[in-house]
Amino acid sequence: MKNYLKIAVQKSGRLSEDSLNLFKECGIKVEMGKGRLRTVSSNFPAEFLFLRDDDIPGYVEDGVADLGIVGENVLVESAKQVEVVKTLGFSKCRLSIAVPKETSFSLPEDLHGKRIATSYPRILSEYLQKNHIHAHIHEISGSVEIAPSIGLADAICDIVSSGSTLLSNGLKELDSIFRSEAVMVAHSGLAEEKKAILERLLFRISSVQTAKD
Ligand code: PRT
Ligand code: ZN
Repeated sequence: MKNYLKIAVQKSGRLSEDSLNLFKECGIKVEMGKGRLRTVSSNFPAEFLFLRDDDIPGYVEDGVADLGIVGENVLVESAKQVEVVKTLGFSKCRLSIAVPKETSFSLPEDLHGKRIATSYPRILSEYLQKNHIHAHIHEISGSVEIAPSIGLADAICDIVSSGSTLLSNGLKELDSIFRSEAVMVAHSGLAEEKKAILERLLFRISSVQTAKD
């Protein structure tokens, strides 16, 4: 099997189920063996690689994978050079700045001179620059929501979907700075044969999306 697409999908997490469902709805078989990190489809020229979502933009940029499914938040933060070939409409969320409920901050300008904890320093710093806010970005990799209550930061910038995690950590949203959904990305220098397979795949995805509208 020479000409086939290597497609990177999240191994387990909030993107996994909808990503696999998408291929299923397109009539593409993805047999996942227990603990297996790659599998070849039996009815479409594709091999699936199961990875951490954070690694997907880099693998697609390098061409280790031809295609990948990832959240726009992770994609933009990664700053990797890949082509977005389809927006997929699932895993919708937003990146928001939040502050402790009892603080008097209510405007973005109130963040001047404050410390903001986040796992998204790039997207946050772009927002701060655009709004002429001088604040300190404190990069942490997880459990961002507890940062204010342990005295690590005055505010946070993190992913929100229902808002219940903010609420249960005594935080309120100050501003929503980025909207995200799952997207399909492609390596920018795909060979013609691979492009042709990608076209077939995109056609099937469009048909599935139209049927749902
Ligand atoms: O292990 P791996 O690195 O692959 O996965 P991960 O743990 O980094 O990511 P994962 O599976 O949690 O999320 C994958 C992608 O799903 C994210 O990059 C977003 O694009 C998207 N997504 C959609 C979300 C959420 N909704 C979401 N709610 N990602 C994270 N959350 C978090 C949020 O940060 C909060 O802490 O879920 C918590 C609950 O959110 P609320 O507001 O509903 O309470
Ligand atoms: Zn991740």
